[in-house]
Amino acid sequence: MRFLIAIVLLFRIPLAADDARPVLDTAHSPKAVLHGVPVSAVTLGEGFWAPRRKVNVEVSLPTLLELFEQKGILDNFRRISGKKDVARRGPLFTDSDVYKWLEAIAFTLQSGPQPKLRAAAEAVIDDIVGAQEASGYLNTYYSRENLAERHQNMRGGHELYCLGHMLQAGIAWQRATGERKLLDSGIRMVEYLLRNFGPDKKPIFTGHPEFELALVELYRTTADRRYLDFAGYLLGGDPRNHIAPRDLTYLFSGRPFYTRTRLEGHAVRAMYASSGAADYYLETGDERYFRTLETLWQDMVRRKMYLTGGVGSRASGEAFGEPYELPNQQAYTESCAAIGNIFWDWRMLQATAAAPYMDVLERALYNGANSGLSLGGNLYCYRNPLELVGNPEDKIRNPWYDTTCCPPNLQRLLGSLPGYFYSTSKDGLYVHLYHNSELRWRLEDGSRLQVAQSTRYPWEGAVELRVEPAKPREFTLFLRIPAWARKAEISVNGAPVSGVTAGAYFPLRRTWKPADRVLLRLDVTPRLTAANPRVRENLGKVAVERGPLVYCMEGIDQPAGVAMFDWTIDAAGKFESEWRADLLGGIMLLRHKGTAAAAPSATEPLYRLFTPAEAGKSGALTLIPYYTFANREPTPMQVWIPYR
Ligand code: FUB
Ligand code: ZN
Repeated sequence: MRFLIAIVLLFRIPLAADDARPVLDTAHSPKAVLHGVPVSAVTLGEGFWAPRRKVNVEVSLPTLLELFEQKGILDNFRRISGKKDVARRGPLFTDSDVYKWLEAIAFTLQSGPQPKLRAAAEAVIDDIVGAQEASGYLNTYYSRENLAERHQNMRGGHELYCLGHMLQAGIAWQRATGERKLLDSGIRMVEYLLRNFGPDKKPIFTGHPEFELALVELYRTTADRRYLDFAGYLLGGDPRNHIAPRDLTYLFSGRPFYTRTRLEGHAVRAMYASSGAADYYLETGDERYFRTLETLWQDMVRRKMYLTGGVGSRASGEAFGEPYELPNQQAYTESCAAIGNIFWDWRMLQATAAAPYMDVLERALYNGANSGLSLGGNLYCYRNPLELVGNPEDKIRNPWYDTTCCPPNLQRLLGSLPGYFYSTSKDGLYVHLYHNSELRWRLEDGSRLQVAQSTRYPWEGAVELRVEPAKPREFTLFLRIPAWARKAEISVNGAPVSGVTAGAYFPLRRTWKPADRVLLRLDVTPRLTAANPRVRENLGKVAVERGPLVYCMEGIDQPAGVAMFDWTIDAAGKFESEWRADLLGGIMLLRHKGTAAAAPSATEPLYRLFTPAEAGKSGALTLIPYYTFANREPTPMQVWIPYR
């Protein structure tokens, strides 16, 4: 009997609620090569992500709830249900922020019970559902005094955007707890829309894409084909909508998605639209979508993405710029856009199992999205620039924004993170990310499998994987070898494997037996990265990377007496890694002997006859991982550094 219990515990498959369903449930998607693993199947141990996820649960989620209360965001629901007699507060899309926060808690619950958070979330769900009209309509802005605006402002109205977030939260909540209250409420609003809008009814479009991807996941959840068809209708664009071409470009909606040839306009909208289109392709196999998605993705990674995985260079319109328009100080790079990049990459990966998608996902995850949350968990970046002057008034991290879309987006990403580590395919198991962790799941033939990872990744490049099938089984273990790895080695039970190349999944096919061990060694020696010369701002500069992490210099760490922007890197010099448990939550910092350009005197003219620059004095420079920038006092920062 004891033996039986031990076996059950050892190969526990999460059965409670519906939490056997992954973040993106492609189990039955005809075009999905890969199938996700639920958040609950992966337990992350100590290491890089542990403090980030801990702070999310202990600080970020509770403090955002307090702020929602202070700012009247929850009262917006209570006033509609008659529970409170107060004025509506905040921009017209505040409902969506509450939904994202709920989705974050739902993911968090899939990693273990959080009774206080769960109780708080249940009370919020009651408030939300209490605000729903008998017709199914639910949006706190387009009610009462703003009733006349309902369905009138498709461009900027965010009605469908809010509903998209509501559906995602409802789905995640149902998967985490088995409770359908929020999901059913969202479905009632969808049904209201289907009764009133569509190809044979009144025309509609999303304005801010988001509803599309939620509708596809709703289809995956309910198997109701109408939801998928409605997503197709929205992505296809209803010609009756009469939208100005400029709006079509900027909003990334309203015209057939598959006619697009480049990324343009509002970055978050473009990322969400592309994610929705990828979802639609996964279900329908409509190749027009896939061709477009590939074109757009290449446009992003070849011409429009920052080294951090952030996208959207222009503050004006929160938009993409021209190709290679990637300013550092002015970079807009909204946290939500980096997160949208991750969502899109993940969908492309499910469709192709191609490693470049995961390389970009990892880049955005560790850098451009990760930077969005402060180490203390209570401050957020809306913008994630690659250079800062360091003026105290440039408050780059704040507890709250009137448009507070980024904080709960970061929270839901961190909550769902275990769900991005593995996928299954008909051939075996894909390992996408590395971290101390345990997977308890199954292969697609139904046989149970555990994988334990031991590693100090990303600080160190060695990862040991203990593969524990319930019984010996032949399958392929696909190990991701990141494109950045200049050297990578694999051994299985001590025997080296040949032919390992970076930027691909390395297939290890064999009959795996309990306690088989795989050792992966990735070279994380610091490296210098150059930008395409068409990125004018980075001419004469390099960035420093180590493993998946982009590094930066902060003025506060550099020798006194020289302005940070006067330091140059010695391109042939060394970067020594030094583990500092006491700094910035524990980081590997980099030490480098740089050279200061001769500092100009106060009377130096703005322009003068060119003479080659004279070298100034040398000094010990320090670099820190980009995601930790601006976590101390205000200080200048740069990712791209001039070199000699
Ligand atoms: O419009 C809703 C959200 O606010 C967008 O996704 C962000 O870019 C910000 O504008
Ligand atoms: Zn945002």
